[in-house]
Amino acid sequence: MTEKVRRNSPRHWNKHEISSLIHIGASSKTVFRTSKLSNKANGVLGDCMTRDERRQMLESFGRSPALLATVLRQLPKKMWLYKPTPPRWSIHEIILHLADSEASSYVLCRHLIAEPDRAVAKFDAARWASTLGYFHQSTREALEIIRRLRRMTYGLLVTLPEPVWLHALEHSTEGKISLETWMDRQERHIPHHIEQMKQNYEAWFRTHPPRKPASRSSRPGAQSRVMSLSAELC
Ligand code: NI
Repeated sequence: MTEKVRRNSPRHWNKHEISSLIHIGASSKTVFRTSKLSNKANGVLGDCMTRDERRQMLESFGRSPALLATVLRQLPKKMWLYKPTPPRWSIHEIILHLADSEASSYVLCRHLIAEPDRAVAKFDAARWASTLGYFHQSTREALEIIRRLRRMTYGLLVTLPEPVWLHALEHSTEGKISLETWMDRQERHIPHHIEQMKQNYEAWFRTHPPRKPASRSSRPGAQSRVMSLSAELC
């Protein structure tokens, strides 16, 4: 989601739900999944998923950083700062956003478990992105934050007793959010931004087609060497 769109959107997560719905039926079942909770009129729930459904969602939640790493290995680093249009985030900015979101989410999850009776503040993704100097921050460190915090949260969630999944708290912009609702949204967050990264790559590739070789070579191995160099750039 672009900064411009985010500024016009008072409900960041709901925009993600909309985006997720737009992409139903695309190629990746893992990346494009509708919310099991999206048919609910309000966000206060906790008994909508079966234990199996919740377990599957939790496993997918835990796998997302590995999925992100796999995709990033296929996207050349030289285009990570590329923006298809000025308001849209680059891959570099998306990674920093994911780290900030993960840190915010890490705290929110713990609030839901330990202090569900206490209101929590809004995480304004657009304002964080525009004021925290993402350009100067390390994507390597950000990816490590995402990986470690997600693993910690996953480890916490798999041990939760059943009644805790009914916890809900008051969010400053979302209203009441249950732990189950929170996980449903978080599970789709990284896949949503992976799709955004792929779109950036496709736009970059259209405007930066690979250079044609000076002459055709019939030497054996020439093609595979090009492939190898391409892989090194990823
Ligand atoms: Ni986001």
